[in-house]
Amino acid sequence: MERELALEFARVTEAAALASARWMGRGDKNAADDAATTAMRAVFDTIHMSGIVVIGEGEMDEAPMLYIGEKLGTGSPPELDVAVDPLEGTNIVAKGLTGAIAVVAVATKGCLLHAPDMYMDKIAVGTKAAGKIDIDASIAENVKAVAAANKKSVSDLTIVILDRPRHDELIAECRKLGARIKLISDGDVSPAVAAAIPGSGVDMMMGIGGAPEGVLAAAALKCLGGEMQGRLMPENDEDRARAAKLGVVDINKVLRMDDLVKGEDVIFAATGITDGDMLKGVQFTGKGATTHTLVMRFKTGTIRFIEAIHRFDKKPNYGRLYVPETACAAPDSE
Ligand code: VTB
Repeated sequence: MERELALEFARVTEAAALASARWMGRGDKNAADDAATTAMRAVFDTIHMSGIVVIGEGEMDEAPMLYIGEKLGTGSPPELDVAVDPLEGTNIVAKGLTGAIAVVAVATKGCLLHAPDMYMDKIAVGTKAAGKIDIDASIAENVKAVAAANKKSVSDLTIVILDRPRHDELIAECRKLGARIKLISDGDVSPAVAAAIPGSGVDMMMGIGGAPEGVLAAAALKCLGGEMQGRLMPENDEDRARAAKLGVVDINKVLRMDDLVKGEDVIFAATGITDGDMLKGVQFTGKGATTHTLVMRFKTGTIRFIEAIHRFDKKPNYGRLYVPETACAAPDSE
């Protein structure tokens, strides 16, 4: 992939974030998701590439856009696998909480795991603890290994866990060990990536969340030199059939970095929608908006945080197209 594509993918997540941020706190998660998806889809088609959605908004018959198998881009080379989550954290935006992002991961064709839409057990850590975790080991062993690698005591650690009854035991065990815990209502991609961002305050993300989200986070962790391990958690025969259809042979297999994201050519981009551990959310300034985006390429290891100022007088689509009807009259001066 040409390096210029990194900026193109940043534009894709910026557009999705700008669109869905209009829906913050409006209690309508589907509208927020539609806005993000529509905006993201529109920008993808301006990019010179031949992409195929491997992780998207659903199967072809359940999603009008960015469905699995959909072609993206102008159709010229390179041929790429595309994983998208135009709005990671629909409930977060609907309620105006923290940590929603718009996110994409792109790799050479055949390099991203075609993760079925089901649960995945995950552990994500940063660079120092990469190589030191083992999803088959006990919670205590993993927590202690991460503390040792990060040269901290367990009581200094911050572990992010989705606040769900299925994690009661995990939470109790981490508390018993003395670790600090940050329970989140939704959105486990952002804290998984944050574990590998110095200064984010996150040491580790653990627990069961979405498998597609696991692949997105793994792409970021690959660029950052962190690590994720996962295991699919089918709940019923339907899940098992869905996995088999996508070519998953051994559903119990531990998924390591090379299973989740292969190859040397990987680009990850995410833009904050609401404020989070690593990215600021969209702020509307009256005449435009500001966005905060993380964009990275594995090949060069460059990590860029891009603060962008968008002028709606020059880019009217960003300002108006995705605005909820009752949201805002245009400022007088426009
Ligand atoms: C998970 C998590 C996501 O939704 O998919 C979660 O990975 C759904 O879990 O980040 P529940 O079924 O327990 O609600 C997110 O939190 C947001 O899409």
